[in-house]
Amino acid sequence: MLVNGTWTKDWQPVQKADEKGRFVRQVSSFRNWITTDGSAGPTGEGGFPAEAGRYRLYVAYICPWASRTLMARALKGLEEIIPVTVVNPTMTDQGWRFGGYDGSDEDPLFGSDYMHQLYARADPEFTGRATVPVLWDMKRNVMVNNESADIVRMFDTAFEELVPSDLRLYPDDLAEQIDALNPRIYDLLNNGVYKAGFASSQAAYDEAVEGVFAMLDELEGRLEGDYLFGDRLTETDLRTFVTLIRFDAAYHGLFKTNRRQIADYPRLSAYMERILGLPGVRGTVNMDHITRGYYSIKALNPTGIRPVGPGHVEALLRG
Ligand SMILES: N[C@@H](CCC(=O)N[C@@H](CS)C(=O)NCC(=O)O)C(=O)O
Repeated sequence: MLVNGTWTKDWQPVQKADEKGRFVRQVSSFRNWITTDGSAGPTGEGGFPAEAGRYRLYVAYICPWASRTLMARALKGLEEIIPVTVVNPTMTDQGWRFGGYDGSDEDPLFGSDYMHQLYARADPEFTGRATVPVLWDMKRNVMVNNESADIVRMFDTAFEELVPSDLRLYPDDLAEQIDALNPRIYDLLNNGVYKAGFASSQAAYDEAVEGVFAMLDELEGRLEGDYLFGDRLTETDLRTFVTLIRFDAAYHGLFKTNRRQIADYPRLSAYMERILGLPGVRGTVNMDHITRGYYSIKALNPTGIRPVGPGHVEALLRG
């Protein structure tokens, strides 16, 4: 991680653990918002008006949080006006690295070797982990935001005048319900699989796995329409999809969330396939990066050997 803008010691997957060995994820620290007119958003400072070609999104295809911003960008038709840079899927001793792998990019702005250099540029005193996604303002050369939940919401509304869209991922009339369901899905499922994978005690693992499957069972029971809130796709579906699509190929084996696979849940499987079929979504799922990336986490898989399958996921992605 970075300490006062300087990289300190080799990258470790466990960010922080509590006294019971539970994995704790770092809180994001750049929280400005792009808005239609540049006024300040719910957090941070103003001065980031929506403009075509001004902002760049840095992502890793392996990362579910980065992937939800990629999905929002695709579904809202923002691909032409918000360029993307993809890091190398293999985690290094200095965290995310640029280039050197099929489908990953060099840093086109500063030629950085590692993501942490971008953070040090944004804040020479930055202390913390250099995470993706990052939304960068190429005009002012500052980091706008590194919290995917915020980025998805600004993509939903800020560019409305430049690229009108009928899709609303966070509609006013569902806001309350979305805000109630999101944190539960985050805690038990999105971050729950990581809590299982990076648990440092049996009790922490057991607790996390219970949560993962309780949430999958709940979602399977809840899915009567096409999406979690009936016939309208919302940001909650994006948050759910990114975990489901990684589940059988990565979490089930590497993170030991192996009581069942998504393939064992008929409704969740159909739901995942339905979302995968939406315009632009398939292009946000790079299974080669996903499996390469997860199975390169040395603390969990010292040999770096990547398993072959699973066949049903490969078949699904072939379409
Ligand atoms: N709160 C962040 C979390 C992002 C996050 O944890 N990203 C992980 C990859 S999935 C990361 O970049 N980790 C790098 C590290 O831990 O050094 C968000 O939702 O945007």
